[in-house]
Amino acid sequence: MKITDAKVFVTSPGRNFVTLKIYTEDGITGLGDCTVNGRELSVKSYLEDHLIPCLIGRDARDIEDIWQYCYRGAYWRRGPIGMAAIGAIDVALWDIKAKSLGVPVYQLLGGRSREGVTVYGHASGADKAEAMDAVAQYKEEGYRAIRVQSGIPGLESTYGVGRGRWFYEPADRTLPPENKWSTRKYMNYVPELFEAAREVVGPDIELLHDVHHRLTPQEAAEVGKRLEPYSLFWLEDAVPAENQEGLRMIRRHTTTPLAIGEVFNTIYDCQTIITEQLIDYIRMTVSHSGGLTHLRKIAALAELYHVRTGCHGPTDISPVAMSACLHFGLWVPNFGIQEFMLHSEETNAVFGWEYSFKDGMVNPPEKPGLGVEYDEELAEKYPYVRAYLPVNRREDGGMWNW
Ligand code: EZ4
Ligand code: CO
Repeated sequence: MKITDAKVFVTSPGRNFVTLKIYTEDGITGLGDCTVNGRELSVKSYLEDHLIPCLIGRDARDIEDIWQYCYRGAYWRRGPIGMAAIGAIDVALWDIKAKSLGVPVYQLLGGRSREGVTVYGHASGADKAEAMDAVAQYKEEGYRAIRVQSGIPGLESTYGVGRGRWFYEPADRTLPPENKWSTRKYMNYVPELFEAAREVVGPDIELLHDVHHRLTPQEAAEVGKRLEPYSLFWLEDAVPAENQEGLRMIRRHTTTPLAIGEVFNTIYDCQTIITEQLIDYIRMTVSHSGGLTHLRKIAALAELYHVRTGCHGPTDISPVAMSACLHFGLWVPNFGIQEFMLHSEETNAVFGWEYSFKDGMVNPPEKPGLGVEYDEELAEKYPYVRAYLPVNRREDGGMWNW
């Protein structure tokens, strides 16, 4: 089953997406997502200028060999752009193989391990009252787990506060917007936010929170301790994790579960924090971590150390990668939870797919392959628009992590 062609599509139905389509000699095609929010065209170039010429003529069934060729065969390897490109190729090949065998992708991974993929929704608000309204609404929708983010008193803007109730996308079609950050104001506020949230949801619904890389290990240890009474499912990205050893300090001081890894792209980025049991959930996702072939190795390593999966799943994960995450989540033995955000109507029209939502669980389309169709004609109506994620400064103007 020779690969005859591969095309990269960039479209912006509400937000930008980069999609790879691989064509084979017998007419079966496969899709992969390689959207890197704010850096879309770099992935397109990496694929078109460097990887696609090496794919033509190869047997699409040789998924592992093609993965190794792209990864090991590159002298300059790892990094978010290259690994997203490899991930898209890999997922498209799993899609092709599953379609050729007439089964959904999860059947190739090892079959179903659970009834559905438990997801968490995103409740946010400009202030505590608004955030609590959103929490109540997610509870009513049947979500079993809810992430809570809120504006911080005294700060004009912060990470994670959506424009509408169901939709959050931080990239902006201008030059990078600037946010302001105060660790003091954040730390004064976050315990009362979760005291309120726990009251709204009661004891059985899981609560999650994303610090979005803004604390030092010492500060994160203090926040983790102060949140212990509200029994979070996880505290996410408490520190930037270029320094994996930094997690040791947090771990020594708090039992609040820790999740990290949405910006990681290879198994080496999480090796120390997994093998030293410094985290509870690994956030790496299919499209940013070398596809299903690499992510299942990461999950297998994590399983040895009591670490469970918690794949990143914001709107920058297109329905192609979200579907891949759902197939993965249906199978993976050490599943933890799946992040889930609703895409806009325009996005869902371009990426035709039908997933089901019931009792806080999502199931992928029960069709051969990933079960997603890309409407090329419709996509052309939404041309790419340059967009940037925000940057972040401390109150004195010094640059900080966004
Ligand atoms: O900021 O995907 O947990 N989710 C997140 C996301 C990220 C965006 C960046 O493109 O942290 O909202
Ligand atoms: Co996050």
